[in-house]
Amino acid sequence: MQLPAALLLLAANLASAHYIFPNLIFNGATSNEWQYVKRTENRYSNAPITDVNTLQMRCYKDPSGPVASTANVAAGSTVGFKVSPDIFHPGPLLFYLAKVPAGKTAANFEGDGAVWFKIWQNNPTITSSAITWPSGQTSVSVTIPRCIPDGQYLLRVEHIALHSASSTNGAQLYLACGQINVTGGGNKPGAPLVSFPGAYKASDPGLLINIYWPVPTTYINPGPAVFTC
Ligand SMILES: *[C@@H]1O[C@H](CO)[C@@H](O)[C@H](O)[C@H]1NC(C)=O
Ligand SMILES: [Cu+2]
Repeated sequence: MQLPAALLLLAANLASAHYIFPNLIFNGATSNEWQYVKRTENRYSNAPITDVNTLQMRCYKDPSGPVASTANVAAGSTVGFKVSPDIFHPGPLLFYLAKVPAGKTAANFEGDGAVWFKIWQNNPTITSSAITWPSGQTSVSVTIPRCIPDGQYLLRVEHIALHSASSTNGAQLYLACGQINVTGGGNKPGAPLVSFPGAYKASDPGLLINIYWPVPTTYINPGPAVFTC
């Protein structure tokens, strides 16, 4: 079957309007694709998750993906993800950590249970004419809290695209999990802990929202409060 050129172009544009997080950036260097990040199901399509009640909300892991390595990083250091191609849509960026339970490794832990705590999120700029978030980033990063206990963690990056979020399940979630081994940390465990799925509801005001009209006067990120040391 031959697809009309216009349709092929449209398909290419749709995929390029989406994005993935295949490379972990740590110790100042960008690693290979899926070397330290659990390979995600959308690695070719770049497609988002739209149902926040699915198990994909943990790490969007491709069950047939390779086993990723675990990166040694210091507490207090900056760890990031390369965005492929870039953050195209409007919406917030959030980072979560999950401490790997005893008996598991970052490589074989899927992020199940109430293990996730939020370590960072950004807030929009709101004027009378528009609500906007930073966009176009080709990499994103976060500081690993200094106070968390040493050990293996999953670092979950999440970008929530809100351009179609005025109807239920219209928000698009793009996410991935890096595998890290934190050293030089402290003794304050992350909190509060939430589960994925579970932490978000389709009706959350940060997920079901018309960002265009009327222009929102506030924005509430979904999920728990940000953990602080
Ligand atoms: C994590 O770091 C500690 C301290 O450097 C080290 O002993 C341990 O082997 C590391 N674990 C992994 C999985 O790299
Ligand atoms: Cu898109």
